[in-house]
Amino acid sequence: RDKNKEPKVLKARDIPALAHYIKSNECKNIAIMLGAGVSTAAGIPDFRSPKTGLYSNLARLNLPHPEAVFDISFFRNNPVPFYSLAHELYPGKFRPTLTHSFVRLLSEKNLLLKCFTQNIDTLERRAGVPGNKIIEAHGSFATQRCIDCKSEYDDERMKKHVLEKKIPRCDRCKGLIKPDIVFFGEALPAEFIQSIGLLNSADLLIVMGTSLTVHPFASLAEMTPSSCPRVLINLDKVGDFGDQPDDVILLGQCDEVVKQLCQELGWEKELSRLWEKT
Ligand code: CNA
Repeated sequence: RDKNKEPKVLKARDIPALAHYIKSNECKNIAIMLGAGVSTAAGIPDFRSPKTGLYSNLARLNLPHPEAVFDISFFRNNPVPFYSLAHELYPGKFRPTLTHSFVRLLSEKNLLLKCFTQNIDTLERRAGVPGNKIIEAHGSFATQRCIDCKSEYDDERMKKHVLEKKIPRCDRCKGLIKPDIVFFGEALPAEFIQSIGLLNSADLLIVMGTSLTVHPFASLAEMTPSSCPRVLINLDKVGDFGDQPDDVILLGQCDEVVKQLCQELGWEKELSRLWEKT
């Protein structure tokens, strides 16, 4: 066995050792990274899962390539594919998952440092994770503005347009309205950049439901101190997980793995109570 792979901080690289660490005094600040895989159980398809992912289902939208749906110059010429997708994904139709409630539970236990999410579905907020603990790295459907003059556009009118499959335009300049989600080629929100440094003070990083392929978000997973154990909860192994001595890889459905972890922590009832309330 490779000696470098012997855990240094954890007793072992498994759920009981992880639960033991979370309950210890050494673990006060838990950073979370989320991707589309935490919302698939809510009924929202992810991008890359074979067969069920959005990319494999976008053919009917007549796109030159799947990523074009989130490409700002493509959108300017043809906003229809994006708005058909928005119609399917629009917040309000979906309920948070057990995994979202787990993030809230960590916050209620004063253990949540920050929740960095790539998701645009706002299910973290819906689950009751406090707004100041969430970094929506790729923006969200919560607000929207004109892509030309940047004027904000009313939430209720936006909702009506999306649900009726109409494309909203700016009252001032007739420019296209786009939700404040980050398209390819657009900068990430300032608060994302400003919060990266927080990872220096993380005692634990938990990464859930992401392929870790979209940068710069994915590189956050490599920014924690070497003394910080990292946990991957995902259907498949991604990124450089496994390379560090305190990496714990828990393959499976997030909700299932989270449930097992909470059982081990003795938090199972609190978790299901929180989830039932959302
Ligand atoms: P992705 O590239 O589609 O990867 C999803 C990952 O989650 C894959 O590794 C899957 O194996 C894994 N996965 C899927 N379901 C589960 C599950 N139930 N339990 C555990 N693991 C699972 O998605 P990423 O988030 O990594 O990609 C980044 C994109 C996706 C961001 O820009 C998002 O904005 C975008 N996106 C967001 C949503 C949403 O808001 N819910 C939906 C689809 C895409």
